[in-house]
Amino acid sequence: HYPETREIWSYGSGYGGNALLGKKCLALRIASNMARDDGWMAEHMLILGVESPAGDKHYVAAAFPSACGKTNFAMLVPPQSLSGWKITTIGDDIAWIKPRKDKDGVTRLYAINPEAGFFGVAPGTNDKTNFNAMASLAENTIFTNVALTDDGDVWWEGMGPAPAHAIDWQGNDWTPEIAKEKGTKAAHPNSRFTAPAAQCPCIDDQWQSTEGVPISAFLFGGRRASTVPLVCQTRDWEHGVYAAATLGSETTAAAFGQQGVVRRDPFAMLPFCGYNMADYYSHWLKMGSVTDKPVPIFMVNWFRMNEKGEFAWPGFGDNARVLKWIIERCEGKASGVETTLGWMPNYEDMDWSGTDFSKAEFAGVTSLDKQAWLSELEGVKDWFGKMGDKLPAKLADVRDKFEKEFQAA
Ligand code: TSX
Ligand code: MN
Repeated sequence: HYPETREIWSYGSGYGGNALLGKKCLALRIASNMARDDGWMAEHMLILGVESPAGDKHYVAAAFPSACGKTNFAMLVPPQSLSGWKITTIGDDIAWIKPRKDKDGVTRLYAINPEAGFFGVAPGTNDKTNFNAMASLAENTIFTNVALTDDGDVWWEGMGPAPAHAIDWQGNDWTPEIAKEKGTKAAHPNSRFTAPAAQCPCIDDQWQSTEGVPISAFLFGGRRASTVPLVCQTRDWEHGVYAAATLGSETTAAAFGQQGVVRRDPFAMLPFCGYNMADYYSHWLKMGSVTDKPVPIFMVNWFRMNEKGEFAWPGFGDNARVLKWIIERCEGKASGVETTLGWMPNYEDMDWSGTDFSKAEFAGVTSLDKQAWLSELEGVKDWFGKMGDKLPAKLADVRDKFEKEFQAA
């Protein structure tokens, strides 16, 4: 990448991110440079629409590191019991966000999806985890490194019942027996589908709008077995930027070495920011004041675990319950409880219709552990220490303030 001349050279890479140059290379690395120079934001974010039963529409932009189910979240199907709440998709990966003053004199952040389709991870995608993605890839789709079935169709782990025979992603014969014996996968764990967004059943009617859609809230989330609660509204823009700058996700795959270790991936942009990360934090801090009121920033975590090592939150469609609370917070309607971390819902503040998720289970996904947070803050100290002297002092101040408050709690 040559940010100064906005050039990209790519040679011989089979890795999607370095082969499809319009995606990470242009729309994130080069665009983030243009955005810094010209006062906008190029973000590794999905954009989704939430429509309430009253017909009020809000859009949220959300950043998650890899393996957190970003594409699934971008097109989630709310539970039937949340009657009247609809989710639509603007994009599942990249957002270009610009401030614009409306006719009413209010400056808002407007977002577009610069992409035409989805380049999604295939394994794990099925009608239950992502019905809308499965419908999107039913035709006019390019598959990369998935398995080929004997009837000329495709298959991957986690799609449904395994075929008796297939050609695996490397071109070898594959059967469930071979898989069991040798541990070979039919599809590469990072195999992809490339599908037109227009084929997504829940695509938003504004998805190709050049004006963009107004963003009501930013969400940041990672895969955390403990410590980080299901949802929390950060105290203010600076705290939100701090939360995003310290965003972390726990490793799952053996390929990434040790399991359950927090890897920091600030704003889910570590591999995609085209300039110094600490300068990027400063840019975000500045963007808080381009709107009259900063856009509220929320932290989320679908991956808390219980003592038995099971996922403590049902996730998937039930995440719409969290979205509902977030939207109602933005509208000033939902109450919550002010904690050291920010505003969190009480059990009563969320809609539990159609589920037996109990108050005790809710406590399990929202509890704040003082010792865990003090050790988290030690981890952040190390992380910030690596960023050098460009780290905005404001972010170090937020960290130090939290340490004092947790110590006093
Ligand atoms: O995408 C996921 N989301 C977001 C969905 C809108 N996944 C898959 C992550 C891998 C890419 C999730 N996995 C989510 C989630 O919210 N939550 C979990 C963890 C989980 C896994 C299985 C169950 C519950 C939670 N339950 C059963 O299997 C029955
Ligand atoms: Mn991505």
